[in-house]
Amino acid sequence: MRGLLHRYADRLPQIGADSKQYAALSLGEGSTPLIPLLNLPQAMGVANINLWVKYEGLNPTASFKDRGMAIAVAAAAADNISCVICASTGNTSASAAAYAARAGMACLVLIPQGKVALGKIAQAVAHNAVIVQIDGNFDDAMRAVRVYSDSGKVAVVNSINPMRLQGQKTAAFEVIETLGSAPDYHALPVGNAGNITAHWIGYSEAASSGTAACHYCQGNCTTCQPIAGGEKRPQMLGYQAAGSAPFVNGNPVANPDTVATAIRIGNPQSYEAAQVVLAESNGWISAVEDSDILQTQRQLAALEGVFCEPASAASLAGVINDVKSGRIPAGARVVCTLTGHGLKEPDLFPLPALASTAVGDLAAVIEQHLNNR
Ligand code: AN7
Repeated sequence: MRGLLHRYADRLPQIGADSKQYAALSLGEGSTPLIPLLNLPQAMGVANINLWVKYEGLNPTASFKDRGMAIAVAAAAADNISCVICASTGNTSASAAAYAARAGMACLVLIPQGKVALGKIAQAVAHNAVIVQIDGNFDDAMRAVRVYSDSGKVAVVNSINPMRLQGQKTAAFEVIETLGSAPDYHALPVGNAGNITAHWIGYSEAASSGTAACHYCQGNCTTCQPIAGGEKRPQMLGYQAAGSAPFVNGNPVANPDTVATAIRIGNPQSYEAAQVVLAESNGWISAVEDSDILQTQRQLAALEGVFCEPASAASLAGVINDVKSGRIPAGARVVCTLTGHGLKEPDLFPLPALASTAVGDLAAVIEQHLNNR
């Protein structure tokens, strides 16, 4: 198994005296597929661009958070810290709980009451986290947790911890490795804006080093040659849910509301950093309606076999809007990050009413289906 500290030791901060020692805490994060879309672009009216999805739902705890958590928890272990804490809309808590369990640490998570997807809570419970449900939203929880960021006793593993962004920047390395160069646009859902910032760090490092050598092989395998990287960096695009869009409003949102609970965040922790990303990359952040988010999630699952959670679909939904409006030009190469897995929230896909069929009638059902196609 090769996690991020194995593959990218030379491009990540050194952890303790010997990063390799802490690489053992990996759960195999990263190396997620970059899937070219085959059917959805035509069906949703954007066949004039080249579209890939980076399926971060295939990380160990089924979200991109694992990239950052692997490094943040390893760094905490090297500092002899025995407890990690975080505020979370769900995925951070699931990831922190898993990596803390692996490292033999305690994990304390603060979650907003009633607004976290069931699967994410199940993960925190399974990994034995101490769960504190607060009568407030993510921003309230974050304010409470921030107090401990310099305590030295516990490690705050939200994305205000710089190790988180260091781990998450590796997704940009992988995109370059797979495509052979940076795409024209890279789109992500935005909550705290940690991930869009991390990707920009990754693309920028790859560009300034002039290469993005293949680190699956440490540069010495026979099938995988180092590839020329990026003089080029992508334009970074962020998408927020319309009811939770502080970047679009230009102000914090006091009561953020969206079906995409993962990005129900009104006071982004990386607000200033993201402004720099937008300015340097000539990018933008726009809003998408909940109805577009849900429709895109369903279409992606039904037409491509790729199941992501609602927040993740915001990147693709936003890109579709911007291609249709002409803001993203025809012929563009666009990567959308799908940040988390659809199985986190199975209640969005309840079993429809089914008529029971006698086993003997199966042939008739198949026949009818084939006729209907
Ligand atoms: C699926 O778990 O903030 O813009 O506490 O779970 O880096 O915040 C989750 C964020 C996008 C937004 N998609 O990323 C948390 C949390 C999914 C997410 C985001 C989150 P950032």
